[in-house]
Amino acid sequence: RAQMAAASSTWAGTGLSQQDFMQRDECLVVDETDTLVGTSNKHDCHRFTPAQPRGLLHRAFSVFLFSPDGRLLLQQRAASKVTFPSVWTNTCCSHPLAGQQPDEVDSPTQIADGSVPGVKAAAVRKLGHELGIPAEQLRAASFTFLTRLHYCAGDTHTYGPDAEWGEHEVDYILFVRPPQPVTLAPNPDEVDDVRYVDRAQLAAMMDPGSGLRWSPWFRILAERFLDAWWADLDETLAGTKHRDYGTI
Ligand code: DMA
Ligand code: MN
Repeated sequence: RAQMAAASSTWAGTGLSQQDFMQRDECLVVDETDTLVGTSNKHDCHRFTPAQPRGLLHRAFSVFLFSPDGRLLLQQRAASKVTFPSVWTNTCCSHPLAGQQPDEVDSPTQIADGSVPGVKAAAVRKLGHELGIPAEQLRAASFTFLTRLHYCAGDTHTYGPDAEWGEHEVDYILFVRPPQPVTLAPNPDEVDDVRYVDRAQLAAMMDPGSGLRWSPWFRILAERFLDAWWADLDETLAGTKHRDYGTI
């Protein structure tokens, strides 16, 4: 374990631990209409305390990356993640941050027209950091922004009924299907496992009998929306179906 941590401490050239990211990542704090009201570090945003029992509502994204033949790439989060360790989930999740180059803060106009270049730039950054996918294989413009989900979930499985960590987010859903299979080099500080699945394989994995655990946001998306989005994958990616920038 110690050896692995040492070996991975410079992974992707960052040399940063989960604790470092908690302090350094400056998340975008928003209100229920997804209007930017300030910034706060990742630690404070995800801390559930009596004074802020639902943390701080902030902007996030969830990438669903598909293979050329339409299978979805899943990841199992690393056991060392502070929030929701070891659960299975969609390809990659994180937050657009303040102070990044290129800029990850989208304007109200860029949200209203659905272009969201800031969220897409953040997605390219984290697909590199978590999964080792080279940026050259991911054109930011090829991501399709579908809609936003507002949810809140304490990590009660890891931390008990009064969990001191959790998520409270406006989550931007991004779909992408790169034309060629992507190169994967998962970062062990972030990811324990990866797997491409078709719809039947995902259904089998999500069956309670599988014994696998899932992130709360992926559960919501899989139970309410994913089937329709995936069934119409060509149109979903083309933006001719299931796009809704107005509703959160
Ligand atoms: C946060 O994901 C975003 C969502 C949608 C849960 P994360 O905990 O994987 O973020 P990070 O990789 O930045 O720790
Ligand atoms: Mn978050």
